[in-house]
Amino acid sequence: MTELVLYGHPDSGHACKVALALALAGQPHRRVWVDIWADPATRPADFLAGSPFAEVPLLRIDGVPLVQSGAILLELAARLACLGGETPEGLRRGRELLMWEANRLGMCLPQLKEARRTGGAGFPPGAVDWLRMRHAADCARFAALPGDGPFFHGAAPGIGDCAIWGYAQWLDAAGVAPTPVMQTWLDRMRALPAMRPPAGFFAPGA
Ligand SMILES: N[C@@H](CCC(=O)N[C@@H](CS)C(=O)NCC(=O)O)C(=O)O
Repeated sequence: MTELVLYGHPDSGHACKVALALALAGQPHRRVWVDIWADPATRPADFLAGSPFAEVPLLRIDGVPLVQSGAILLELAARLACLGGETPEGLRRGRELLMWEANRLGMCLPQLKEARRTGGAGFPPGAVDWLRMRHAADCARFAALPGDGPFFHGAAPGIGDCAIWGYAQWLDAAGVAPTPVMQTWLDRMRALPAMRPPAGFFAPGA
């Protein structure tokens, strides 16, 4: 029996991507809350031993540590033959979506969210405008991404949907508005029975 332990925090869209994937796959696992706002040195020793940058998400599969949310999603899809990993085409689609997300949405939205949280502190002049400009280009591209199905992977959500959900769930917090295409997809994602708010995935004390 494979033992899965996911370390994360509700403020981490990267951790939410993996938590959502495990929930959608119906894969039994344990979740451990790690305080990402605390001094990294104070985080649990077993977490630090597996996460070289002291970052969440960390997934341990039978004790073996896996880091980087996109790499974890690909590993889950391939190993469990789920969420696109059932076919070579689904896996290819997942890889393409993950690369796009990491380079585009996942580069801008976490920073825009952080800029809102800090009131712009720590961001050089012009940085937020530049991020917003990049995000506007991403919104246009987002409309070209869906295929024929209601999800990026077709009839059912896959790892690409999980990756894009990670930070697209927080457009408000990032100070940007959803396009109509985004809103339709976000509504579908929110309606999934496995979906949880971030604090539903990671609660202190877990
Ligand atoms: N590229 C990584 C990013 C992970 C990351 O940035 N994690 C943040 C939370 S979203 C973190 O753990 N920050 C705590 C810290 O750096 O001390 C991934 O995709 O997993």
